[in-house]
Amino acid sequence: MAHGPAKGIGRWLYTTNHKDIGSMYLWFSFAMFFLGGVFALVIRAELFQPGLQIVEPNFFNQMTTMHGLVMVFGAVMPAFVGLANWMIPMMIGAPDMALPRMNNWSFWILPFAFAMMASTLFMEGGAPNFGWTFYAPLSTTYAPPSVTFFIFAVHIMGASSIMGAINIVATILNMRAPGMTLMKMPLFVWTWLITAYLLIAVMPVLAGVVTMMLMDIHFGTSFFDAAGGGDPVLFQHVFWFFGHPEVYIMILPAFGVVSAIIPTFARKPLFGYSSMVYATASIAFLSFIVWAHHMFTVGMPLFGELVFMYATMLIAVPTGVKVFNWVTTMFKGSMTFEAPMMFSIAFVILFTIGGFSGLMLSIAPADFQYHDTYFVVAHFHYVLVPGAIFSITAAVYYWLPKWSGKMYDETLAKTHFWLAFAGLNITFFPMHFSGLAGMPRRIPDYNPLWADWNMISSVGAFLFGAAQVLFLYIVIRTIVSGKQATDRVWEGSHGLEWTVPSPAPYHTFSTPPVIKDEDAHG
Ligand code: HEM
Ligand SMILES: [Cu+2]
Repeated sequence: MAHGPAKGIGRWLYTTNHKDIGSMYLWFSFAMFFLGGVFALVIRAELFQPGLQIVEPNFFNQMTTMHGLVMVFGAVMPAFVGLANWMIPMMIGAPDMALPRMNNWSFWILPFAFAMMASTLFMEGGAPNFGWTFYAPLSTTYAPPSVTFFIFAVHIMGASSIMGAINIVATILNMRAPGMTLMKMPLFVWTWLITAYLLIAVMPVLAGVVTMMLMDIHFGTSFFDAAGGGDPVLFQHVFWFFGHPEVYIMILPAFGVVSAIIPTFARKPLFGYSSMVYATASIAFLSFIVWAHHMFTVGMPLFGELVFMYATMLIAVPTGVKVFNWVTTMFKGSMTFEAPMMFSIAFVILFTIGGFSGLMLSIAPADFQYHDTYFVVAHFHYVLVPGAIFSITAAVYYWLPKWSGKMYDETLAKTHFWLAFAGLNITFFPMHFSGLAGMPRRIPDYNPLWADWNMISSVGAFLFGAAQVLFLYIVIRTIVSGKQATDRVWEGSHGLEWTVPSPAPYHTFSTPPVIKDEDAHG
């Protein structure tokens, strides 16, 4: 009954296998991570010194825009979708995703979207240069002609995300093995179920806002143009109603990843499983009612400022529950510090720093000082780099032996960790200071007052970039010449994925396993 993969390129083009599709998502994301990283290094090279040395201001703006778009939609989101494809069926005892043909389509439209978006760099007028938040009228009245291609690309990415999310919901709700009740699912599956609902809810909002832009540019409407009766502030409301939940789309699956890794290397069950589920759901709910904290300085009524300020601060409560539970899981555990655990512990510590600067920003009157400065850049990089990127890295080290059947080199992986850890902090911690000293974000040149902190940030960024080249080398080396991995790779690991051989066979669970109580929670 079970048959192997097709041969040649056809295997990858026509595949409906969740493992193949998961691998393609992960490799695509890795490629985009490097592309977005190159853009970031162009930015940091220009900002190494005050004055203009390397790029024109307009090109600099294209770099900040493309960096953000590629990292969010090309690196972080596809990486989590890749992890979902690989792990969710294996964690719930399903043979594959529920909608395998759609799965193929969700992946394959992505390279086209990003090829189109990258090609705008070579178009007349250049690539989008209005920031990843593409505020109108910068992105409409004053935009380069390539904005139409950008809009098309965003539509395709959105379609991909919605299809992926529907597939994940359908899989989790319909294909669990007998005995796997919702409250026995591993937390990674739970966080992805909730994330999928966020995606289904907000991707149409993103599609809507870019469609309104398209109408304003080409069809004579004026949604965002005051001269025709529209309002640019409307753009910001619609954008952030998508945009804030979007930042949680990039962090909830990360919560799931570290909730799998920390118990393994602490050799204790996750503390407070059900409170983790409820905290995740509360964060997801709250993420819908705080969007205007990105707009404190836009001129909202005082009552609005207060509502959004208090609602935003509430998110710290369920987030605190999660951090408490991770720390308590480690407390008195028999911990060991393999690479996945190192990245996960760094996640907990550094993500908490990002959460605190978020709380500072949520104080509306204080935000008037921080808004649009490097303090905001420091905040969101502390949540996104140790949050999303470190958790993805941890997940790769944790599951690579299961995927490839080979063990990675622990010494090299630890070297990667320390380089990345140092690089990230050297890059982003000084941004708190340049931001508090008033340095605005998205500027190609700056007052020499901020020169020292910028020089340090740029050095850190190149260090971080070098660390990721090492990561690529480690992954390739593992696949090519790693030692054979055992089935239950980690002594403390639980859950169905560790009951199948390493590498995981092309088809798993053609007969569903029966879940006993002691297998609960992964
Ligand atoms: C306790 C949790 C958090 C709070 C209270 C918080 C609060 C805030 C506030 C008030 C701003 C607006 C600052 C300004 O523009 O002046 C902001 C910006 C931002 N936050 Fe957070 N945040 C939290 C967690 C997160 C997480 C988990 C992520 C992503 C994984 C994230 C990503 C971002 C991004 C990307 C921006 C900047 C958007 C832009 O203007 O380009 N935040 N945050
Ligand atoms: Cu927000």
